[in-house]
Amino acid sequence: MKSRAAVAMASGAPLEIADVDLEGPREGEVLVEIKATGLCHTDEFTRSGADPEGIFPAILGHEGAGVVVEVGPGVKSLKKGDHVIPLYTPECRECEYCLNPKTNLCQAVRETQGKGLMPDGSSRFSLDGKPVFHYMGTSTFSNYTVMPEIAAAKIREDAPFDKVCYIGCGVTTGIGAVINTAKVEIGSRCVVFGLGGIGLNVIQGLRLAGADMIVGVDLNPGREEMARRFGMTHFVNPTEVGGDLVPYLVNLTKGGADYTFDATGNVKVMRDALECAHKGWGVSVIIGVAPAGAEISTRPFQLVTGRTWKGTAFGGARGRTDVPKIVDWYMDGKIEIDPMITHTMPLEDINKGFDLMHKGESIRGVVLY
Ligand code: NAD
Ligand code: AHE
Ligand code: ZN
Repeated sequence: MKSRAAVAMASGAPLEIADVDLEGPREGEVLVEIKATGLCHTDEFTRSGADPEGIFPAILGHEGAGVVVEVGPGVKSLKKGDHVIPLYTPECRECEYCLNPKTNLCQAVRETQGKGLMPDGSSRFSLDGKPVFHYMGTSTFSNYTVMPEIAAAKIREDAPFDKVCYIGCGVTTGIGAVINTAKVEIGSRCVVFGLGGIGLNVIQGLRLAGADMIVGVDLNPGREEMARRFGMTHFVNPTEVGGDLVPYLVNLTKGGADYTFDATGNVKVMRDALECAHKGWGVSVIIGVAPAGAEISTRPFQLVTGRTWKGTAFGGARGRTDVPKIVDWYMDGKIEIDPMITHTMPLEDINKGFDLMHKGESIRGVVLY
């Protein structure tokens, strides 16, 4: 079949709209009609050429929601008509990782997924007879896409696609970083670096967890209003701090934060996030994805004196189990999504969506098919 898609033809190039060829689902796979997809900074990271795993031509996109239109042989847990959210972190419930409660990093299809291929080692997409790579096993910048059955979370049918697509990455990553990875306790003092599509969800996760102090740090003053709306108690613009940021934040949090989060992808910020965590017990969680070649550093003394450096992928969530619950939280009004979706657009305008991200004007842009 043909599918309208935005194709990343080469590293750094704008996405090109094309009618690609898509083969039907093979053993253990499902064909999904994507109804909406968010634009996450990670898509831009890969498009730009900063991703060491980036391969081209590829169909990016990993924050979608849609409907199963066909299932391949052997598929048991999904059927035609099911509403789903694609999962870049699948959940096979059988691998060594799925069986270990300490991680959500199912490895069942990770090797082929990282090579832009389906688990049998081939791509379902092509253009002018040449293969086009999948991305993160999801490729939601195509109106129709194929993914492994274990990489689709079945969700309730009354959930609006144009909002819950964001649960496919940003919402789950931010809230999950607080609840699953940091396990923040009531009364905690916390600092969140980067108040974009992920950081704002960390903020709402901290409010849910009952944090007392929620400090937001961003270079963009335009982020303050939205972050306060989601629970931020103090805003810090590093350009307005006269002097070093770390001692300023340590002082503000009365000795250091119990939990800090990086949602910028900047390794200098990651260091600041670690170093403003409280001596003896502070935990700093890296969410941001850093460019190829970037490395983190700090004095080992920072860890010797009791700080912990952690990281999180997809907020530590087990997608097929946790994503339907997060959809329920949204439908029950426990979490908010709508105000963070600041822009919607047709697929044809997807590059404008990334321009808005670069200019700091959008929180989440969502493509509606
Ligand atoms: P975004 O562009 O919406 O937000 C980034 C925010 O960081 C912006 O508000 C920007 O002004 C701010 N910022 C940039 N540099 C800063 C600095 N030096 N100091 C303070 N603030 C700064 O991006 P996003 O979609 O929220 O993604 C954030 C990061 O999280 C990206 O690196 C993305 O790739 C990563 N990410 C990781 C996961 C995961 O599972 N670990 C999931 C989703 C996104
Ligand atoms: N390919 C990159 C790393 C990209 C990365 O860290 N991806 C996150 C999800 S970001 C979603 O917006 C992730 O889940 N990582 C775990 C994994 O197995 O990919 C690189 O640096 O090589
Ligand atoms: Zn993402």
